[in-house]
Amino acid sequence: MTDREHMAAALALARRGLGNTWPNPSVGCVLVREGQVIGRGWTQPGGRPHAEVEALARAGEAAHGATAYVTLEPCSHWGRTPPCCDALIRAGIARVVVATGDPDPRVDGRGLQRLREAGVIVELGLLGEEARAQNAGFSRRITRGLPLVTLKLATTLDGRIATASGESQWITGPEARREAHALRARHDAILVGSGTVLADDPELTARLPGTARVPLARVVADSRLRTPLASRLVRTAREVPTWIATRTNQRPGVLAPYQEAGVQILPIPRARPGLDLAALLGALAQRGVTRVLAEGGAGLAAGLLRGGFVNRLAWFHAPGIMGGDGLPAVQPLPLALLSAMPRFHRIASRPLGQDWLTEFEECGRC
Ligand code: AOF
Ligand code: ZN
Repeated sequence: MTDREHMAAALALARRGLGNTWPNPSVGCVLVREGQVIGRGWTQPGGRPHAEVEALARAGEAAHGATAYVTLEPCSHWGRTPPCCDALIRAGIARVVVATGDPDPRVDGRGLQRLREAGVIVELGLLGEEARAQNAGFSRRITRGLPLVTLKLATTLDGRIATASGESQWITGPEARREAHALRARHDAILVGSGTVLADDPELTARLPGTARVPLARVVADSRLRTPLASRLVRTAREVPTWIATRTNQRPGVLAPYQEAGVQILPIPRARPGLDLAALLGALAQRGVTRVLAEGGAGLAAGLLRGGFVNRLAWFHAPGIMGGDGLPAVQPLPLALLSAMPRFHRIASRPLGQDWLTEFEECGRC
């Protein structure tokens, strides 16, 4: 197998941890000696132990003289655990192939430097673009204090999310809905507007059978505190982290019943309409969130697009047409000129039963 194939395997390992390691990145590590894979590891739930330590533990003595393929620069700082660099050096790793650097100011090149100083051969950049896309949430949080935002919508072909009477369950079929749960599981937090809570009383969990996961934080943007105390979200706030972002200077008496139910309140300055979304996203990043899945409704979608906060789109299309009286997925932006339209480029597209999921990324240069 080639270096590239081993790094691709490390990226696949890291992908397993997406949504499960925040505030840390999800990293993958493959150890290879004389063509044999002798250890594999990925960042564990909650962000520790790190990937390299996991892989080294599996390889044991065999790590001596091996090559390590790591999706992110091995750390050089003393956190709650010793630096991965030191662990690699101590295990006698001869060569470290790294996909991309770690922007964390505690590391930021020092990991590579330390390995080189110890006589380890270090190569940087293999599948770097793929690794940067995978770590985009972590990097944005570190460098800009904002999480990566993916806007997920499920619409008819003509972009509608409900009939005029408000019927919306279900527009997409079971395969698409299952995928929507898998998508949630790869995120740290889900964000919805209070209108969605009022209309659907959603649970907003990732209902997937499987292994232990770090719970997904559920966030409601609710400037006027309309979320009912009897909603599923509030009633399950003790089991799943539930955060309500509401305007600052709410009367404390209004907040108390939510807090008593286990809801955490995020006070955010008002904007018209709604809340200051930059401040809201900043507050999420401050709490460690690196990847947010925004699921609507139409007001929140418009606000996020208007502010230029949408980094990725996950758009489920169902092969139905509702017509112009159906509720649109996105409220007026409004647009004066076509040139001001938020544009994206397609990165993946696949059928799910009768539906279709298309993933887009913001246009950096287009
Ligand atoms: C690695 N391998 O698997 C991960 C790394 O709080 P700590 O001590 O766990 O350190 C967190 C930082 O470590 C995080 O900000 C990032 O720089 C790095 N994450 N590094 O070598 C890993 N998850
Ligand atoms: Zn580390």
